[in-house]
Amino acid sequence: WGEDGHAIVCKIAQSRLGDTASEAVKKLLPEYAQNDLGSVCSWADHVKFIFQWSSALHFADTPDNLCNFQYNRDCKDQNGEQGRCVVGAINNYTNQLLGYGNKVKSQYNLTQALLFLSHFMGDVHQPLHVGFLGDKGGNTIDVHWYTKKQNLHHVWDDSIIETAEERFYDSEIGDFINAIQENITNEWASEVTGWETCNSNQTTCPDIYASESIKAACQWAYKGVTEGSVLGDDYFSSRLPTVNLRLAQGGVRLAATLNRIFG
Ligand code: DCM
Ligand code: DCM
Ligand code: DCM
Ligand code: ZN
Ligand code: ZN
Repeated sequence: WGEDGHAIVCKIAQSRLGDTASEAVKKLLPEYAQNDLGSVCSWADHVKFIFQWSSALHFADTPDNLCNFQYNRDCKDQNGEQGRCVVGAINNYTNQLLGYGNKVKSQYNLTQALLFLSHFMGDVHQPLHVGFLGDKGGNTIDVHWYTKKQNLHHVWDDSIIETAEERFYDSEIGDFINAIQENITNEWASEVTGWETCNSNQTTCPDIYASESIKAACQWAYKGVTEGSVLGDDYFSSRLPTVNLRLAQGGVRLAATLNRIFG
C-alpha cells in the first residue's frame, strides 16, 4: 500500500488495542509519533534505501498463474535466501517483540520491530504484494487508470484508495477510516473473530494472509487486465469492496497480533 493504505491499517489497529498492548505501543513509539501509530506506518518505506536488506521484506512472489502461496517455495529473496519475504518478516518481528518486558533487555531495537511489523501486516494484505513473479506483482503491467498512465501494482497500492477518498469522502482520510470501521462493526461483524484467529498457539499467521492475497489477486486484481488495459468505473466499483476488506482485515489482524504479543 501507499501512505494512506498503511495509515488506515494502523489507525484501525490502534483503535482495537487492549490496555496492555496500548501501553506497550505507546512506550515503543518514537516521541515524534505522539502516540499515533498511523503517523509512522510508512516508516519502513522510507528506510528501504538506507536499510537495503529490508526492501525484499515488503512482498512475496508466487509462480505465474498458480494462484497459491507456499512458504517454503515462495518466501525467499532474489538470491534464494529462505524466509526473506513479507511472511517471514512478520514472523521475525513478532518473535522480536515477544521479548518486550523481559528482565534481560532485548538485543533488538523493538521500536523498529513495531514499525516494521505494523507496515508488513498491511503489505501482506495488499493482494498484489503476493502477486506473480513474472510481472513483479503487477509492477510491469502498464495500464491506464482512467486517462492516466499507471502500472497495475500502483493502482492497488494507491489509485483505488485515492479515487474512493476523492469521490466519496471529500478527500478526508478520516471519513474513509470511519466508513471501514462502520463495516467492521456491522456487515463484517460475524467474520471478525475468524479473521483474528490463528491455529493453536500461533501469535500471528501470515501464511494465511498471504494465501488470501494471491487468491484475491487472481480473482480481482489480475482478472480481465492485460498490458494497455484502460481501467475506469467498472474496475473501480467492482474492486473497491476488496480493497476495503483487505484494509479492514489488515487492521483487525495487526491489533489481534499486538494484543497477543503484549497481552
Ligand atoms: N514459517 C512459516 N510458515 C511455514 C514454515 C515456517 O511462517 N510454513 C516461519 C516460522 C518461523 C520461520 O519461518 O518463524 C522459520 O521456520 P523453520 O524453523 O520451520 O525454518
Ligand atoms: N525514526 C524515523 N525518523 C526520524 C527519527 C526516527 O523514521 N526522524 C525511526 C528510526 C527508529 C525509530 O524511528 O527506528 C525510533 O527512532 P529514535 O530512536 O530516534 O526515537
Ligand atoms: N513489489 C512487489 N513485488 C515485487 C516487487 C515489488 O509487490 N516483486 C512492490 C514493492 C513496492 C512496489 O511494488 O510496494 C514498487 O516496488 P519497487 O519500488 O521496488 O519497484
Ligand atoms: Zn506496493
Ligand atoms: Zn511496503
